[in-house]
Amino acid sequence: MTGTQDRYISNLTKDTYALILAGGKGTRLHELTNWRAKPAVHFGGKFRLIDFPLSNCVNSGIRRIGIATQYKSHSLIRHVNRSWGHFKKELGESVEILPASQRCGEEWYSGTADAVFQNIDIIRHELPKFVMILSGDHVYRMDYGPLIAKHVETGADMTVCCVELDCEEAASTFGVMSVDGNNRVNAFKEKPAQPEEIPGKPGRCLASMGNYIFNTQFLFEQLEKDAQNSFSGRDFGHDIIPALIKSHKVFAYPLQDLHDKEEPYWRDVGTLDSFWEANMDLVSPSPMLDLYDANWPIWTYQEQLPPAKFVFDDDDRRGMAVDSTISAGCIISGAKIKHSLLFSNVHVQSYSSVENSVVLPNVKIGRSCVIKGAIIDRGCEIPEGLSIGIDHQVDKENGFRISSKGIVLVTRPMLVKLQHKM
Ligand code: ADQ
Ligand code: ADP
Repeated sequence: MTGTQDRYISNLTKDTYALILAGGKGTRLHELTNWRAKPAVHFGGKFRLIDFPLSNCVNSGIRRIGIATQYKSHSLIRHVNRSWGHFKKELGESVEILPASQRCGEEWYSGTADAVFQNIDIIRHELPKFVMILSGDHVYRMDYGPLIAKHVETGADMTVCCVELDCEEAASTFGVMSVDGNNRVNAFKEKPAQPEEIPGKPGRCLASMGNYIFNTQFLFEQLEKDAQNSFSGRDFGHDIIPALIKSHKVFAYPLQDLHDKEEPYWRDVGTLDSFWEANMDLVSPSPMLDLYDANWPIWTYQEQLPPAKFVFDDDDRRGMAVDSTISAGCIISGAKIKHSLLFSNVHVQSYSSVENSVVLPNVKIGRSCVIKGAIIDRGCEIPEGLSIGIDHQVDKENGFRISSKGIVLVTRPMLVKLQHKM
């Protein structure tokens, strides 16, 4: 890219305000989102999902960011304040939390479009040329600069980011669009049971990533119009986009890999199985998602922790991990960890083994436990001798959740209940 192009794009990103939608429920993650919003769900050893859109903004040069929160927002707000609170208003940077607070009438945010509508005055105050609406709960790396440049170049009123998926994966889950030869959207259906295939690519469709860019004034006009419509569900996917494609220029922008790999990485870790799979992918020798790329760092709150430690126990049993990712603050004492991802501060005691599992921060695994194919939620204390993921009938009796692909989810309240039964 030339210096002039660079400057052109950096002027566009400077003129953009990003609003990250982080208020949704994430019901398909079951107990993992009982007490935290989906964007606050832990990911990849030390991150939370919201770190991905936030890092993409910062790495792309977008430094004015709002985060609309609603559902179970305590740990999300705590995390954002700790990790992103250093932005300096004097330098034109800000990361601001915008909780649902009945600013326009008596309703909480009733849908994604309403979450933006209720913050129009805050965005207006920033005087951006463009507003970027981002989903707060997807894992991907994306340079938003070329997207905004394309939005300007095509003269679009709105641009929707999209990704190519298998129809089966997208069915009833994502918004699906079809486009003409110039990527102008000519049809859009929110979560269709039978997605429209891409011509010439059987079984594949163009799914919306839930990320949109608008010219500011145009966005405000559309939201104000939508707010007058008592039949609207106040949602971008259901209401705004299908109405706009008929009368305005809506373009699709396909996600591109930062290093021009053929298939860009994008995951909606919306189910326990996809959450487990995306985390486990990071353990593989060459993960599809490169978290080690210093040119596109994923920023997060860095707790001050000592390094991970592997020790012989009193009986001279070796504490070891193979084919695994182990985060700071972990202590593996006389236990075996195989093909697993351990977040920060996980302690595993003698005679225990952990295999094919994702263990969230601050978990203590007592002596002689056997854990296989599991997700262990933050702060769990697994009592001595407990087996998880060995016999699903026993797991069910113990009150654990089994996913459709057989991954066992264990949370603190489940363990408290189990202890009362014992
Ligand atoms: P969904 O993911 O089903 O579909 P939704 O549940 O509305 O859409 O969530 C989108 C984002 O908005 C999430 O980050 C969520 O946390 C947030 N959100 C939801 N309700 C909110 C509210 N009331 N207040 C604040 N934030 C809220 C959307 C699109 C599809 C697209 C998928 C991609 O509608 O077309 O394919 O995203 O995942
Ligand atoms: P995270 O792992 O996202 O940091 P926390 O463990 O801090 O999540 O929980 C998020 C919020 O939910 C906190 O306000 C916490 O006090 C509350 N919380 C978590 N588990 C329970 C529970 N079982 N009962 C009541 N409140 C809970």
